[in-house]
Amino acid sequence: MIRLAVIGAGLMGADHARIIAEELPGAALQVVCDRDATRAKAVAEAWGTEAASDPEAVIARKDVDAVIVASPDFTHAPLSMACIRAGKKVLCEKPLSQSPLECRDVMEAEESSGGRQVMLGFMRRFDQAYVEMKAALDQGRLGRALMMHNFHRNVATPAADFTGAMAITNSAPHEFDVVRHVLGCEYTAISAFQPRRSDALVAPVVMVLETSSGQLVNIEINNNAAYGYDVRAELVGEAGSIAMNQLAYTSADHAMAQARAYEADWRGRYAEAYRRQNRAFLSFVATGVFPASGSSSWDGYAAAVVAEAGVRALKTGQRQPITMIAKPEFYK
Ligand code: ISE
Repeated sequence: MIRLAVIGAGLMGADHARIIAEELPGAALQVVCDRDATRAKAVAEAWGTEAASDPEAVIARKDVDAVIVASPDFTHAPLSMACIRAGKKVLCEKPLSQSPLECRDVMEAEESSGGRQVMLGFMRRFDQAYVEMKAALDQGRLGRALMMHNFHRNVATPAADFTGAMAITNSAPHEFDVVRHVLGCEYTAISAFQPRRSDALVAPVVMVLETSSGQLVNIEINNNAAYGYDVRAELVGEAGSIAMNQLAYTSADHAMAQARAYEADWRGRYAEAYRRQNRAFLSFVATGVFPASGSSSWDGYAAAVVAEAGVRALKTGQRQPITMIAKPEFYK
């Protein structure tokens, strides 16, 4: 039995705790930790386990084999470093850090530890729609890739002070990561635009990215879409195209209309992807072999570099080049 600690008892920490307790054979939810002891207790009690409030102490515990970090974004890199120091594998929620430099610190610490320790929670890589898109491209069924269109819509922002820059640093990294995973390329430039809303809410951000193989990728992030959680994607190749279907188990017929329900957020839409991702993490812990579709610290670095350039593009209204360090041997 692999004993897991969940750090962070917010929306995602609670969901990871539930996945471990209900859907992860071979894993035990050893402890739930949150700086807010009441929150930790509520989630721990729901699954009959222990609560704690000091993350560093939890990471150091002898009865904790591996860690899932789902605390606020700014704690991701420091807590991943603490896991590396303790020699414990960590599944860290995205983003690894908003700072490419801090991502490089994690990469360096990981490399000097002598083996892979960090897997990132870019769960979309495990979603069947993206898996099929990647397979269609890799098997040559689409010909050469030309473009990938992406929509990412949330019902509402998590906080009233959410900004366009945060759409790029908090929401868009999912697309930054999964598109470069599907296309197997890196980005070379990014442009960002925003239409004007009639109210004070944050308007959508529309980005156009260019890749090292001359493809174009467009991404709409709309954090105030109002009607539901809606993610769409279409990969267009020279010989064909492949699009994600809208997922819904039922459609209701009523009053001369047909309707399908949307999920309220990502936890429902990506339930299966989270399950697969967490199972892949468990096998990483058990075998030491990094999962083929897993997202690494290097991928976290790549997402941070793109997001940083994206924020600059939005602020300046100018297309920004994207420059990354050479990929270290360790991550190849
Ligand atoms: C959130 O942090 C996520 O990761 C969700 O998948 C995304 O849809 C949302 O916009 C983010 O704020």
